Amino acid sequence: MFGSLVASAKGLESIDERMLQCGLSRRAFLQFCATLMIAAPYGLAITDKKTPEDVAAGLGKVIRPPILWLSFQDCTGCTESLLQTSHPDFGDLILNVISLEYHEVLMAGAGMQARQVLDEAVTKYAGKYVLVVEGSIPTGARGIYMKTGGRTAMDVLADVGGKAAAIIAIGSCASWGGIPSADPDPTGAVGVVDLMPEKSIVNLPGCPPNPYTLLGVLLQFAADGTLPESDAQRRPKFAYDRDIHEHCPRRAHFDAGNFVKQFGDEGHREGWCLYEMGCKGPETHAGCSTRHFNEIPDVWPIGIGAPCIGCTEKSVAFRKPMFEVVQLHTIAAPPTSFAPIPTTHGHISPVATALVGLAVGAVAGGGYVASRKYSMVLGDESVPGARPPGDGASGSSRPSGPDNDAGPKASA
Ligand code: FSX
Ligand code: SF4
Ligand code: F3S
Repeated sequence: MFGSLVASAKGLESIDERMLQCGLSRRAFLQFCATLMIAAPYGLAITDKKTPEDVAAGLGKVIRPPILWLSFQDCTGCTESLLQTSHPDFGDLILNVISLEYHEVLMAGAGMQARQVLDEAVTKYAGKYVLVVEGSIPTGARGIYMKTGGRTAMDVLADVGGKAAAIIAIGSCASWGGIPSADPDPTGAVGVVDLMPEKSIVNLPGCPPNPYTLLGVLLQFAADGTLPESDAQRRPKFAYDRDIHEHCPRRAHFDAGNFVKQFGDEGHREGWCLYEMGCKGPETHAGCSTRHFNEIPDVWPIGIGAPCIGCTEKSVAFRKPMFEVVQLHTIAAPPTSFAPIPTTHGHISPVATALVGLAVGAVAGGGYVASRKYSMVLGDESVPGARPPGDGASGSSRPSGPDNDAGPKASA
């Protein structure tokens, strides 16, 4: 067990011991555990408990995992999302739950002093630490586009990653290149898994990802030495098995045919569906629709009126034009039993809702029919955005037709 392995390493204490030492309040820790339970309601042994008190009791015994954090080509958004949790003392709390041995952005030291700290930590915890990588790694021109302490990012990763017990690639950049890898990709940016596919690596894509996903993975590894079950892209299922569109609070408006046509229009102000503004929710797997950021309700892209750009999908964000309308892979026509949607223009009857929904389906035309075929392929587990074998349908296209240009749908 990882916990017992590091327990023998001098200087590492349990989370409970650390709490006591730092005078951190039990109440804050319980709140942290409750948030973790909400962020990871299943699929993690550490949150598979009835109450936050049970989670706290289990977590308290866990030896604080030594973490080394490397930053490559990134915007530091992943670090920010970890620190900007809504509670003023949550950043502190998180940093006391884990044992952050090295983090260039947060540490006071610089230059050779920082390099010394890194080398010492790598030696002291060799084979026991978890490496968190933020940002993509430039591989063009033999990696010359980024150097720290006289070494290229490729060399630093090979050294520090090679001695890690496990690696967590946080953010889309570290997972598969992210923004730096967008066309024309001048630096040859890649993700960690491209350079060391044989290592135990968990990808946590998102720009940035939810910080509690990171904490959940780290703490499970510290508790029993295992990593959560992952999908084909090495994303933990507990956080990435949801389809944004299926769990979106604006889904009723999609089904009713209430679409924002322009930022700032009446539909936008009313919180209508952002599909026609290029929302990639229908082909994006992430937990943001139900697990918002910074513990503040509605703090996530769609919640603040911005279309999802598909930042957790390798084939979507920074690959597809932001405002291009996606193909629908799910059945869009609503059942007739949906409750009426209140609008400023009155009410939409369930029958009208169904008709409008069908009209929307018709507007999507060939793309929609193809997408229905896609979703009907038995056992087809391929990534949204990819095409099933033998499907010759064309790529994403903005639906055209008279209905697409109509204003907000009114009542029947
Ligand atoms: Fe930024 Fe992280 Fe995006 Fe990348 O997040 S939030 S550009 S995923 O590496 O800092
Ligand atoms: Fe939500 Fe986007 Fe789906 Fe509309 S298209 S329901 S905004 S995920
Ligand atoms: Fe990213 Fe879309 Fe969520 S842009 S943060 S996956 S809503």
